[in-house]
Amino acid sequence: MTNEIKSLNESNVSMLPAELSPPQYDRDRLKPRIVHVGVGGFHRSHEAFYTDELLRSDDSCDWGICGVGLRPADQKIASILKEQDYLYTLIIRHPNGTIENRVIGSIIDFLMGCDDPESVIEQMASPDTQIVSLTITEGGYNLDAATGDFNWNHPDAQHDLEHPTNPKMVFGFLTEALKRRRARDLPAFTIQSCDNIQHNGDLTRKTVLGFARKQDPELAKWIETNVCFPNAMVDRITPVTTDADIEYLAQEHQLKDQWPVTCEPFCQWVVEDNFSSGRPKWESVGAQFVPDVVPYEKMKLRLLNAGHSVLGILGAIHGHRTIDGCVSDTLFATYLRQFMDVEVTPVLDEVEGIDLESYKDTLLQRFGNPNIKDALSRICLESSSKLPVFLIPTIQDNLARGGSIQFATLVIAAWCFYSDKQTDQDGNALEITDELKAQLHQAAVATRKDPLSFLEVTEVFGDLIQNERFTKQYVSMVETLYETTDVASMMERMVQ
Ligand code: CS2
Repeated sequence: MTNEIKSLNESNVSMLPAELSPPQYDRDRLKPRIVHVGVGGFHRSHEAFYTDELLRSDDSCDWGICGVGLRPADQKIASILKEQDYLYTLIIRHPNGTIENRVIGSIIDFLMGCDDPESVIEQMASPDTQIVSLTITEGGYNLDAATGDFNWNHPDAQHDLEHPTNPKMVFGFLTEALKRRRARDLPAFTIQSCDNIQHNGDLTRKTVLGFARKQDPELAKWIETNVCFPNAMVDRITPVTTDADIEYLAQEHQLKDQWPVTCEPFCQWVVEDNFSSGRPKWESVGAQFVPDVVPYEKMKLRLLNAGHSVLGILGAIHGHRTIDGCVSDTLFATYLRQFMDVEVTPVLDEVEGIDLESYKDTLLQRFGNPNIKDALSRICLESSSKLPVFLIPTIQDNLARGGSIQFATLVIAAWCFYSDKQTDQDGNALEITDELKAQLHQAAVATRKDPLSFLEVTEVFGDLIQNERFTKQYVSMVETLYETTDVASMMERMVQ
Protein backbone atom coordinates (compact mmCIF):
# COMPACT_ATOMS: atom_id res chain seq x y z
CA MET A 1 0.00 0.00 0.00
CA THR A 2 2.66 2.48 -1.02
CA ASN A 3 0.10 5.02 -2.17
CA GLU A 4 -1.74 5.30 1.10
CA ILE A 5 -1.92 8.94 2.21
CA LYS A 6 -0.66 9.50 5.73
CA SER A 7 -1.87 12.33 7.91
CA LEU A 8 0.90 14.36 9.44
CA ASN A 9 1.01 13.83 13.20
CA GLU A 10 3.33 12.63 15.96
CA SER A 11 2.38 8.97 15.66
CA ASN A 12 3.21 8.93 11.93
CA VAL A 13 6.22 11.18 11.92
CA SER A 14 8.82 8.46 12.50
CA MET A 15 7.43 6.52 9.53
CA LEU A 16 7.81 9.37 7.08
CA PRO A 17 10.34 8.88 4.27
CA ALA A 18 13.73 10.58 4.40
CA GLU A 19 12.79 12.87 1.49
CA LEU A 20 10.40 14.67 3.88
CA SER A 21 13.25 15.10 6.36
CA PRO A 22 11.14 14.50 9.48
CA PRO A 23 12.57 15.60 12.84
CA GLN A 24 14.60 12.79 14.40
CA TYR A 25 14.93 14.48 17.77
CA ASP A 26 12.76 13.60 20.72
CA ARG A 27 10.10 16.30 20.83
CA ASP A 28 9.13 15.28 24.37
CA ARG A 29 12.29 16.90 25.64
CA LEU A 30 11.21 20.34 24.39
CA LYS A 31 9.96 23.00 26.80
CA PRO A 32 7.90 26.01 25.73
CA ARG A 33 10.78 28.43 26.28
CA ILE A 34 9.63 30.65 23.42
CA VAL A 35 6.10 32.00 23.24
CA HIS A 36 5.54 33.26 19.71
CA VAL A 37 2.69 35.61 18.83
CA GLY A 38 1.63 35.50 15.16
CA VAL A 39 2.20 32.03 13.72
CA GLY A 40 1.81 32.86 10.04
CA GLY A 41 3.79 31.47 7.13
CA PHE A 42 6.75 33.69 7.89
CA HIS A 43 7.25 32.52 11.47
CA ARG A 44 7.00 28.95 10.27
CA SER A 45 9.62 29.44 7.52
CA HIS A 46 11.96 31.46 9.72
CA GLU A 47 12.22 31.35 13.53
CA ALA A 48 10.55 27.94 13.80
CA PHE A 49 12.83 26.70 10.98
CA TYR A 50 16.02 28.02 12.64
CA THR A 51 14.94 26.47 15.94
CA ASP A 52 14.18 23.14 14.25
CA GLU A 53 17.63 23.23 12.60
CA LEU A 54 19.19 23.76 15.99
CA LEU A 55 17.20 20.95 17.59
CA ARG A 56 18.40 18.63 14.83
CA SER A 57 22.03 19.51 15.45
CA ASP A 58 22.17 19.80 19.24
CA ASP A 59 20.80 17.04 21.48
CA SER A 60 21.12 19.20 24.57
CA CYS A 61 18.86 21.93 23.17
CA ASP A 62 15.33 21.93 24.61
CA TRP A 63 13.99 25.20 23.20
CA GLY A 64 10.45 24.61 21.94
CA ILE A 65 7.87 27.14 20.76
CA CYS A 66 4.35 27.72 22.03
CA GLY A 67 2.42 29.55 19.31
CA VAL A 68 -0.16 32.19 20.14
CA GLY A 69 -2.98 33.62 18.03
CA LEU A 70 -4.72 36.78 19.17
CA ARG A 71 -7.35 37.16 16.45
CA PRO A 72 -10.42 35.01 15.77
CA ALA A 73 -8.96 34.39 12.27
CA ASP A 74 -6.12 32.44 13.93
CA GLN A 75 -8.59 29.71 14.90
CA LYS A 76 -7.89 27.90 11.63
CA ILE A 77 -4.14 27.57 12.15
CA ALA A 78 -4.76 26.73 15.83
CA SER A 79 -6.98 23.76 15.01
CA ILE A 80 -4.89 22.49 12.12
CA LEU A 81 -1.67 22.60 14.10
CA LYS A 82 -3.34 20.90 17.07
CA GLU A 83 -4.66 18.14 14.84
CA GLN A 84 -1.16 17.64 13.40
CA ASP A 85 0.54 17.69 16.83
CA TYR A 86 1.98 21.09 15.75
CA LEU A 87 3.96 19.50 12.90
CA TYR A 88 3.97 20.97 9.41
CA THR A 89 6.01 20.74 6.23
CA LEU A 90 8.26 23.45 4.91
CA ILE A 91 8.53 23.20 1.12
CA ILE A 92 11.72 24.98 0.06
CA ARG A 93 11.56 25.72 -3.65
CA HIS A 94 14.78 26.44 -5.52
CA PRO A 95 14.82 28.46 -8.75
CA ASN A 96 16.01 25.42 -10.76
CA GLY A 97 12.98 23.37 -9.69
CA THR A 98 14.67 21.41 -6.91
CA ILE A 99 12.43 21.05 -3.88
CA GLU A 100 13.61 20.35 -0.34
CA ASN A 101 10.95 19.29 2.12
CA ARG A 102 11.36 19.45 5.84
CA VAL A 103 8.86 18.47 8.49
CA ILE A 104 9.34 21.00 11.27
CA GLY A 105 8.97 19.92 14.88
CA SER A 106 9.93 22.98 16.92
CA ILE A 107 6.36 24.16 17.65
CA ILE A 108 4.88 22.16 20.51
CA ASP A 109 1.73 23.99 21.57
CA PHE A 110 -0.70 26.70 20.50
CA LEU A 111 -2.94 29.01 22.54
CA MET A 112 -5.69 31.39 21.45
CA GLY A 113 -5.52 34.72 23.24
CA CYS A 114 -8.91 35.95 22.08
CA ASP A 115 -10.73 32.86 23.46
CA ASP A 116 -8.71 32.44 26.61
CA PRO A 117 -6.50 35.43 27.41
CA GLU A 118 -5.65 34.06 30.85
CA SER A 119 -3.95 30.98 29.38
CA VAL A 120 -1.73 33.18 27.21
CA ILE A 121 -0.83 35.56 30.03
CA GLU A 122 -0.01 32.61 32.28
CA GLN A 123 2.08 30.94 29.58
CA MET A 124 4.07 34.15 29.16
CA ALA A 125 4.38 34.46 32.93
CA SER A 126 5.47 30.83 33.33
CA PRO A 127 9.01 30.13 34.64
CA ASP A 128 9.59 28.12 31.41
CA THR A 129 9.25 31.19 29.19
CA GLN A 130 12.50 32.97 28.35
CA ILE A 131 11.60 34.70 25.09
CA VAL A 132 8.36 36.13 23.76
CA SER A 133 8.79 36.71 20.06
CA LEU A 134 6.46 38.57 17.73
CA THR A 135 5.43 38.51 14.10
CA ILE A 136 2.47 40.82 14.31
CA THR A 137 3.00 42.60 10.94
CA GLU A 138 3.79 46.27 10.44
CA GLY A 139 0.18 47.22 11.25
CA GLY A 140 0.34 45.40 14.59
CA TYR A 141 2.64 48.12 15.91
CA ASN A 142 -0.22 50.58 15.47
CA LEU A 143 1.99 53.54 14.58
CA ASP A 144 0.85 56.94 13.41
CA ALA A 145 2.97 57.92 10.39
CA ALA A 146 2.56 61.58 11.19
CA THR A 147 4.19 61.27 14.62
CA GLY A 148 5.92 57.87 14.49
CA ASP A 149 4.29 57.13 17.85
CA PHE A 150 1.93 54.44 19.01
CA ASN A 151 -1.67 55.43 18.37
CA TRP A 152 -3.23 55.46 21.83
CA ASN A 153 -6.64 56.34 20.38
CA HIS A 154 -7.02 52.86 18.96
CA PRO A 155 -10.07 51.31 20.69
CA ASP A 156 -8.12 48.15 21.57
CA ALA A 157 -5.40 50.19 23.29
CA GLN A 158 -8.07 51.98 25.34
CA HIS A 159 -9.69 48.64 26.12
CA ASP A 160 -6.40 47.11 27.30
CA LEU A 161 -5.64 50.00 29.62
CA GLU A 162 -9.09 49.65 31.18
CA HIS A 163 -9.03 45.82 31.32
CA PRO A 164 -5.39 44.81 31.89
CA THR A 165 -6.20 41.18 32.75
CA ASN A 166 -8.36 40.72 29.66
CA PRO A 167 -6.27 42.31 26.92
CA LYS A 168 -6.72 42.30 23.14
CA MET A 169 -3.44 43.75 21.91
CA VAL A 170 -0.13 41.98 22.23
CA PHE A 171 1.24 44.91 24.25
CA GLY A 172 -1.52 44.42 26.82
CA PHE A 173 -0.62 40.72 27.13
CA LEU A 174 3.08 41.48 27.48
CA THR A 175 2.53 44.11 30.14
CA GLU A 176 0.23 41.94 32.25
CA ALA A 177 2.58 38.93 31.97
CA LEU A 178 5.58 41.03 32.99
CA LYS A 179 3.58 42.45 35.89
CA ARG A 180 2.95 38.89 37.14
CA ARG A 181 6.59 37.86 36.67
CA ARG A 182 7.72 40.84 38.70
CA ALA A 183 5.19 40.06 41.45
CA ARG A 184 6.33 36.42 41.51
CA ASP A 185 9.97 37.36 41.53
CA LEU A 186 10.64 35.59 38.24
CA PRO A 187 13.26 36.82 35.80
CA ALA A 188 12.04 38.87 32.85
CA PHE A 189 11.73 37.38 29.38
CA THR A 190 13.21 38.90 26.24
CA ILE A 191 10.76 40.50 23.84
CA GLN A 192 11.98 39.75 20.36
CA SER A 193 10.32 41.44 17.41
CA CYS A 194 10.56 39.61 14.08
CA ASP A 195 8.72 42.19 12.02
CA ASN A 196 9.76 44.37 9.11
CA ILE A 197 9.97 47.64 10.99
CA GLN A 198 13.03 49.84 11.39
CA HIS A 199 14.25 49.65 15.00
CA ASN A 200 11.69 46.91 15.70
CA GLY A 201 13.06 46.14 19.17
CA ASP A 202 13.36 49.80 20.23
CA LEU A 203 9.85 50.48 19.03
CA THR A 204 8.39 47.53 20.89
CA ARG A 205 10.23 48.69 24.00
CA LYS A 206 8.75 52.16 23.73
CA THR A 207 5.22 50.81 23.40
CA VAL A 208 5.50 48.24 26.18
CA LEU A 209 6.95 50.91 28.48
CA GLY A 210 4.11 53.23 27.47
CA PHE A 211 1.55 50.59 28.46
CA ALA A 212 3.30 49.89 31.74
CA ARG A 213 3.72 53.58 32.65
CA LYS A 214 0.03 54.20 32.20
CA GLN A 215 -0.69 51.38 34.67
CA ASP A 216 2.12 51.36 37.18
CA PRO A 217 5.28 53.50 36.96
CA GLU A 218 7.15 51.04 39.20
CA LEU A 219 6.44 48.23 36.76
CA ALA A 220 7.71 50.45 33.94
CA LYS A 221 10.97 50.98 35.83
CA TRP A 222 11.34 47.23 36.37
CA ILE A 223 10.78 46.58 32.65
CA GLU A 224 13.26 49.27 31.73
CA THR A 225 15.94 47.60 33.83
CA ASN A 226 15.14 43.95 33.21
CA VAL A 227 13.60 43.38 29.79
CA CYS A 228 15.76 43.24 26.66
CA PHE A 229 14.29 44.12 23.26
CA PRO A 230 16.88 43.13 20.63
CA ASN A 231 16.47 44.76 17.21
CA ALA A 232 16.49 42.26 14.38
CA MET A 233 16.48 41.99 10.61
CA VAL A 234 14.49 39.01 9.38
CA ASP A 235 14.38 37.74 5.82
CA ARG A 236 12.86 34.88 3.88
CA ILE A 237 10.33 35.26 1.08
CA THR A 238 7.30 33.22 2.05
CA PRO A 239 4.30 33.35 -0.29
CA VAL A 240 0.77 32.47 0.78
CA THR A 241 0.22 28.69 0.86
CA THR A 242 -1.86 27.49 -2.07
CA ASP A 243 -4.01 24.40 -2.67
CA ALA A 244 -1.32 23.32 -5.12
CA ASP A 245 1.19 23.09 -2.21
CA ILE A 246 -1.18 20.82 -0.28
CA GLU A 247 -1.84 18.81 -3.41
CA TYR A 248 1.90 18.49 -4.14
CA LEU A 249 2.56 16.83 -0.77
CA ALA A 250 -0.40 14.49 -1.19
CA GLN A 251 0.47 13.51 -4.77
CA GLU A 252 4.25 13.36 -4.59
CA HIS A 253 4.78 12.31 -0.99
CA GLN A 254 1.47 10.74 0.08
CA LEU A 255 1.34 13.19 2.96
CA LYS A 256 -1.77 14.95 4.16
CA ASP A 257 -0.59 18.25 5.59
CA GLN A 258 -3.45 20.72 5.85
CA TRP A 259 -1.28 23.81 6.03
CA PRO A 260 2.29 23.46 4.77
CA VAL A 261 4.45 26.51 4.09
CA THR A 262 6.36 27.25 0.88
CA CYS A 263 9.47 29.44 0.89
CA GLU A 264 12.62 30.30 -1.00
CA PRO A 265 16.00 28.77 -0.07
CA PHE A 266 17.49 32.14 1.02
CA CYS A 267 17.20 32.83 4.73
CA GLN A 268 18.74 35.55 6.91
CA TRP A 269 18.41 36.63 10.52
CA VAL A 270 20.58 39.35 11.97
CA VAL A 271 19.96 39.96 15.65
CA GLU A 272 21.40 42.12 18.40
CA ASP A 273 22.88 39.90 21.07
CA ASN A 274 20.87 41.44 23.84
CA PHE A 275 18.74 38.87 25.69
CA SER A 276 17.30 39.06 29.20
CA SER A 277 17.58 35.43 30.23
CA GLY A 278 19.36 33.21 27.73
CA ARG A 279 18.65 32.29 24.13
CA PRO A 280 19.07 29.34 21.77
CA LYS A 281 22.41 29.12 19.98
CA TRP A 282 20.83 30.13 16.69
CA GLU A 283 24.26 31.29 15.47
CA SER A 284 25.25 27.65 15.07
CA VAL A 285 22.56 27.29 12.38
CA GLY A 286 23.24 30.50 10.46
CA ALA A 287 21.77 33.43 12.41
CA GLN A 288 24.14 36.39 12.75
CA PHE A 289 24.50 38.13 16.10
CA VAL A 290 25.85 41.65 15.75
CA PRO A 291 26.15 44.68 18.05
CA ASP A 292 24.10 46.97 15.80
CA VAL A 293 21.38 45.73 13.47
CA VAL A 294 20.13 49.14 12.31
CA PRO A 295 22.12 49.32 9.01
CA TYR A 296 21.07 45.76 8.10
CA GLU A 297 17.42 46.51 8.83
CA LYS A 298 17.51 49.69 6.83
CA MET A 299 19.14 48.01 3.84
CA LYS A 300 16.62 45.18 3.81
CA LEU A 301 13.50 47.31 4.36
CA ARG A 302 14.47 49.96 1.82
CA LEU A 303 15.68 47.55 -0.89
CA LEU A 304 13.82 44.25 -0.54
CA ASN A 305 10.54 45.28 1.05
CA ALA A 306 10.28 48.58 -0.80
CA GLY A 307 11.30 46.76 -3.99
CA HIS A 308 8.38 44.41 -3.44
CA SER A 309 5.99 47.35 -2.98
CA VAL A 310 7.32 49.08 -6.12
CA LEU A 311 6.65 45.95 -8.18
CA GLY A 312 3.46 45.18 -6.27
CA ILE A 313 1.65 48.44 -6.93
CA LEU A 314 2.96 49.23 -10.40
CA GLY A 315 2.67 45.59 -11.42
CA ALA A 316 -0.89 45.21 -10.12
CA ILE A 317 -2.11 48.15 -12.18
CA HIS A 318 -0.27 46.93 -15.25
CA GLY A 319 -1.86 43.48 -14.97
CA HIS A 320 0.98 41.39 -13.53
CA ARG A 321 -0.02 38.94 -10.84
CA THR A 322 3.22 37.76 -9.22
CA ILE A 323 6.65 39.12 -8.32
CA ASP A 324 8.47 36.72 -10.65
CA GLY A 325 6.04 37.74 -13.40
CA CYS A 326 7.08 41.38 -12.82
CA VAL A 327 10.82 40.79 -12.90
CA SER A 328 10.64 38.65 -16.01
CA ASP A 329 9.29 41.80 -17.68
CA THR A 330 12.48 43.74 -18.58
CA LEU A 331 10.83 47.10 -18.06
CA PHE A 332 9.85 46.25 -14.48
CA ALA A 333 13.24 44.67 -13.69
CA THR A 334 15.08 47.73 -15.05
CA TYR A 335 12.79 50.13 -13.23
CA LEU A 336 13.31 48.29 -9.97
CA ARG A 337 17.09 48.26 -10.36
CA GLN A 338 17.16 51.97 -11.12
CA PHE A 339 14.94 52.74 -8.16
CA MET A 340 17.40 50.81 -5.98
CA ASP A 341 20.51 52.36 -7.54
CA VAL A 342 19.38 55.95 -7.89
CA GLU A 343 17.03 56.49 -4.96
CA VAL A 344 17.83 53.90 -2.29
CA THR A 345 21.56 53.18 -2.44
CA PRO A 346 22.58 56.82 -1.83
CA VAL A 347 20.55 57.00 1.40
CA LEU A 348 21.89 53.75 2.90
CA ASP A 349 24.72 53.52 5.41
CA GLU A 350 27.72 51.19 5.09
CA VAL A 351 26.73 47.69 6.11
CA GLU A 352 29.60 45.67 7.45
CA GLY A 353 30.45 42.63 5.37
CA ILE A 354 27.86 43.43 2.68
CA ASP A 355 28.58 44.44 -0.88
CA LEU A 356 25.47 46.39 -1.87
CA GLU A 357 25.86 45.71 -5.58
CA SER A 358 25.81 41.97 -5.09
CA TYR A 359 23.04 42.26 -2.48
CA LYS A 360 20.89 43.96 -5.13
CA ASP A 361 21.85 41.39 -7.79
CA THR A 362 20.80 38.63 -5.40
CA LEU A 363 17.50 40.37 -4.68
CA LEU A 364 16.64 40.42 -8.36
CA GLN A 365 17.49 36.74 -8.62
CA ARG A 366 15.41 35.93 -5.56
CA PHE A 367 12.46 37.92 -6.91
CA GLY A 368 12.82 36.03 -10.19
CA ASN A 369 12.51 32.56 -8.60
CA PRO A 370 9.82 31.11 -10.88
CA ASN A 371 8.78 28.51 -8.30
CA ILE A 372 7.81 30.97 -5.60
CA LYS A 373 4.97 32.73 -7.38
CA ASP A 374 4.62 35.39 -4.72
CA ALA A 375 1.24 37.00 -5.42
CA LEU A 376 1.06 40.78 -5.74
CA SER A 377 -2.12 40.60 -3.66
CA ARG A 378 0.07 39.48 -0.72
CA ILE A 379 2.63 42.20 -1.40
CA CYS A 380 -0.05 44.92 -1.58
CA LEU A 381 -1.85 43.63 1.52
CA GLU A 382 -1.97 46.42 4.13
CA SER A 383 0.09 48.80 1.99
CA SER A 384 -1.02 51.60 4.30
CA SER A 385 1.17 50.20 7.04
CA LYS A 386 3.97 49.05 4.72
CA LEU A 387 4.69 52.14 2.61
CA PRO A 388 5.35 54.42 5.63
CA VAL A 389 8.06 51.94 6.68
CA PHE A 390 9.45 50.75 3.34
CA LEU A 391 9.12 53.57 0.81
CA ILE A 392 8.10 56.96 2.21
CA PRO A 393 11.27 57.36 4.34
CA THR A 394 13.35 57.04 1.15
CA ILE A 395 11.35 59.84 -0.46
CA GLN A 396 11.85 61.94 2.67
CA ASP A 397 15.58 61.24 2.76
CA ASN A 398 15.92 62.23 -0.89
CA LEU A 399 13.89 65.38 -0.38
CA ALA A 400 16.27 66.32 2.42
CA ARG A 401 19.38 65.65 0.33
CA GLY A 402 18.13 66.92 -3.02
CA GLY A 403 18.19 63.39 -4.49
CA SER A 404 15.95 61.83 -7.13
CA ILE A 405 12.37 61.05 -6.07
CA GLN A 406 10.71 60.14 -9.36
CA PHE A 407 10.81 56.33 -9.15
CA ALA A 408 9.23 56.25 -5.70
CA THR A 409 6.78 59.06 -6.41
CA LEU A 410 5.27 57.17 -9.34
CA VAL A 411 4.47 54.36 -6.90
CA ILE A 412 2.51 56.77 -4.70
CA ALA A 413 0.67 58.16 -7.74
CA ALA A 414 -0.06 54.61 -8.88
CA TRP A 415 -1.26 53.70 -5.40
CA CYS A 416 -3.77 56.57 -5.60
CA PHE A 417 -5.04 55.24 -8.93
CA TYR A 418 -5.17 51.69 -7.52
CA SER A 419 -7.07 52.81 -4.39
CA ASP A 420 -9.49 54.82 -6.48
CA LYS A 421 -10.29 52.32 -9.25
CA GLN A 422 -9.62 49.10 -7.30
CA THR A 423 -8.96 47.50 -10.68
CA ASP A 424 -5.97 47.17 -12.96
CA GLN A 425 -5.71 49.57 -15.88
CA ASP A 426 -7.76 47.19 -18.03
CA GLY A 427 -10.59 47.22 -15.53
CA ASN A 428 -10.00 43.78 -13.93
CA ALA A 429 -10.92 43.84 -10.24
CA LEU A 430 -8.01 43.73 -7.79
CA GLU A 431 -8.17 41.93 -4.47
CA ILE A 432 -7.37 44.67 -1.94
CA THR A 433 -7.06 44.11 1.80
CA ASP A 434 -6.16 47.13 3.84
CA GLU A 435 -7.34 48.45 7.16
CA LEU A 436 -7.56 51.91 5.56
CA LYS A 437 -9.11 50.68 2.30
CA ALA A 438 -12.29 52.78 2.59
CA GLN A 439 -10.46 55.91 3.70
CA LEU A 440 -7.84 55.58 0.96
CA HIS A 441 -10.55 54.99 -1.62
CA GLN A 442 -12.44 58.07 -0.56
CA ALA A 443 -9.31 60.22 -0.58
CA ALA A 444 -8.26 58.85 -3.97
CA VAL A 445 -11.68 59.40 -5.56
CA ALA A 446 -11.45 63.07 -4.61
CA THR A 447 -8.29 63.38 -6.76
CA ARG A 448 -10.37 64.48 -9.72
CA LYS A 449 -11.41 67.62 -7.83
CA ASP A 450 -8.25 68.09 -5.84
CA PRO A 451 -5.10 66.36 -7.13
CA LEU A 452 -3.54 66.39 -3.65
CA SER A 453 -6.48 64.79 -1.82
CA PHE A 454 -4.85 61.35 -1.52
CA LEU A 455 -1.89 62.82 0.34
CA GLU A 456 -4.24 64.18 2.98
CA VAL A 457 -4.31 60.76 4.64
CA THR A 458 -1.70 61.94 7.13
CA GLU A 459 -1.71 58.64 9.08
CA VAL A 460 0.13 57.29 6.04
CA PHE A 461 1.91 60.22 4.42
CA GLY A 462 2.82 62.31 7.44
CA ASP A 463 3.68 65.81 6.28
CA LEU A 464 4.66 64.89 2.71
CA ILE A 465 1.88 67.14 1.40
CA GLN A 466 3.79 70.15 2.73
CA ASN A 467 6.77 69.53 0.47
CA GLU A 468 6.43 71.48 -2.75
CA ARG A 469 9.04 69.58 -4.69
CA PHE A 470 7.24 66.35 -3.92
CA THR A 471 3.71 67.59 -4.59
CA LYS A 472 4.76 69.07 -7.93
CA GLN A 473 6.21 65.76 -9.09
CA TYR A 474 3.28 63.80 -7.65
CA VAL A 475 0.55 65.95 -9.23
CA SER A 476 2.13 65.78 -12.64
CA MET A 477 2.35 61.97 -12.36
CA VAL A 478 -1.19 61.51 -11.04
CA GLU A 479 -2.55 63.68 -13.85
CA THR A 480 -0.67 61.77 -16.53
CA LEU A 481 -1.71 58.42 -15.10
CA TYR A 482 -5.40 59.35 -14.90
CA GLU A 483 -5.21 60.73 -18.44
CA THR A 484 -3.35 57.86 -20.10
CA THR A 485 -4.10 54.90 -17.78
CA ASP A 486 -0.80 53.51 -18.95
CA VAL A 487 1.71 53.08 -16.17
CA ALA A 488 4.21 51.18 -18.35
CA SER A 489 4.67 54.11 -20.73
CA MET A 490 5.37 56.36 -17.77
CA MET A 491 7.93 53.86 -16.49
CA GLU A 492 9.51 53.59 -19.92
CA ARG A 493 10.03 57.33 -20.09
CA MET A 494 11.87 57.23 -16.77
CA VAL A 495 14.27 54.32 -17.24
CA GLN A 496 17.47 54.90 -19.12
C1 CS2 B 1 7.06 41.60 1.71
C2 CS2 B 1 7.64 40.77 2.83
O1 CS2 B 1 5.13 41.92 3.02
C3 CS2 B 1 5.79 42.32 2.08
O2 CS2 B 1 5.44 43.26 1.40
O3 CS2 B 1 8.01 42.51 1.24
O4 CS2 B 1 6.71 39.89 3.36
C4 CS2 B 1 8.89 40.04 2.37
O5 CS2 B 1 8.57 39.00 1.47
C5 CS2 B 1 9.67 39.49 3.53
O6 CS2 B 1 9.97 40.53 4.41
C6 CS2 B 1 10.92 38.78 3.06
O7 CS2 B 1 11.81 38.65 4.09
